[in-house]
Amino acid sequence: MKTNIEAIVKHFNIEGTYSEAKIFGDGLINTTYKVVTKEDEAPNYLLQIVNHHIFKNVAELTRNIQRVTDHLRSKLEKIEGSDLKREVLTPIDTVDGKGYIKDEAGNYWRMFLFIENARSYNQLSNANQAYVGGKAFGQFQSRLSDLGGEPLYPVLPDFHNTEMRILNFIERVKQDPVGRLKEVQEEVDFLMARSEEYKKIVQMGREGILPERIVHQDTKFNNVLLDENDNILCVIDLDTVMPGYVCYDIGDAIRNGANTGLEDDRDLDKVSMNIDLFEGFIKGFMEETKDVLTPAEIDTLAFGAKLLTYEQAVRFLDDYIDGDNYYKVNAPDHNLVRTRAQIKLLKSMEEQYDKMEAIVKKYSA
Ligand code: ADP
Ligand code: GN1
Ligand code: MG
Repeated sequence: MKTNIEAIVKHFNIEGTYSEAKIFGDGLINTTYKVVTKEDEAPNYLLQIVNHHIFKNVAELTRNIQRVTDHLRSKLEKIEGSDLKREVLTPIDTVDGKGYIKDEAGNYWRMFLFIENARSYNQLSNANQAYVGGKAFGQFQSRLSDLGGEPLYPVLPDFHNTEMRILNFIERVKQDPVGRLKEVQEEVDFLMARSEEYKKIVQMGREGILPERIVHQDTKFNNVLLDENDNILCVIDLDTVMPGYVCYDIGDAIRNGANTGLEDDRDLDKVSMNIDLFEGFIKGFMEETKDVLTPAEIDTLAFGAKLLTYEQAVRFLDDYIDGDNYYKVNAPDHNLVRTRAQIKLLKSMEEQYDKMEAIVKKYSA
């Protein structure tokens, strides 16, 4: 059945008249369209189907995003020269005052103002971009550190709870639901050999050594929009913003951004961690967060890069063994290719770990 996008858009309070919608971006979770309006003076919009198989409580998710964007906007209002339409996401209400609609097929749709002349990159080309990425996520976190009221709703409970991820993974391996285990025993053994080490952060949280903060939790570099000169415009993709530990954000940013290859590179020779990009991320992130973080948190930043890479390998392999139910895939072995690339990246981080820790020390001094 072909969706009538124009009819969907009619439910939202947009300026101008619908002209066309084009599929947009390359996220792995939601489906995104750019909606173009006819009038030159009317803005364009971003329309998304929220993946409700993953995000089960769309109402609470929407409320989180509303609270977060309102708070960020109030911070920007105090900064002279801020562009409120481009430096924070603007969610669009429906005509009956809600943040989303549910269509007859059960899909949840939402809209944001389209941020024009912005770019997002899947891969970095220099250490300045890493610095900007670190700064963007650091700024995001420090601006949200005084969000008042009740805690944000845990949209995906245990999202980065590595302990839980490992338990689920062990169960998946036991079940081997589609018979793929025999192809991946080597990868399973590699990951299981490290399982104790990577439970550390959750354990430190439980023991009260690490505080929970509002963190983004999906800090891929393509979730930062940059202007034409690579200056920070806006952190996007706010679905996973919820309480968590600070090393998740810088860790995932490095996992994704400091890779010399692609997240799904078939050529493992291309995959490694570039230490200069690592340094760029840490420098930018520390500049924005140094005054808010505790010494114990700072101690976890380099570990966070390994942790998030480990966890991502577990998640991709888990989905492969499960028969590809979670991530969008472009080939039957896509999740396995992704797993192998993450394992290669983790090995490269393990080799450079002393240097990584020294860099964190340098910027926290
Ligand atoms: P996903 O969860 O699937 O990754 P995102 O919210 O990250 O979805 O959106 C997908 C892509 O769409 C982003 O990588 C970015 O390039 C683009 N995008 C998202 N929001 C906007 C916006 N408000 N304005 C312009 N482009 C956007
Ligand atoms: C997903 O939505 P997207 O493509 O930015 C995933 C992240 C993974 C990432 C791997 C909600 O991010 O956790 O790290 O893919 N998001 C969710 O590319 O699971
Ligand atoms: Mg995204």
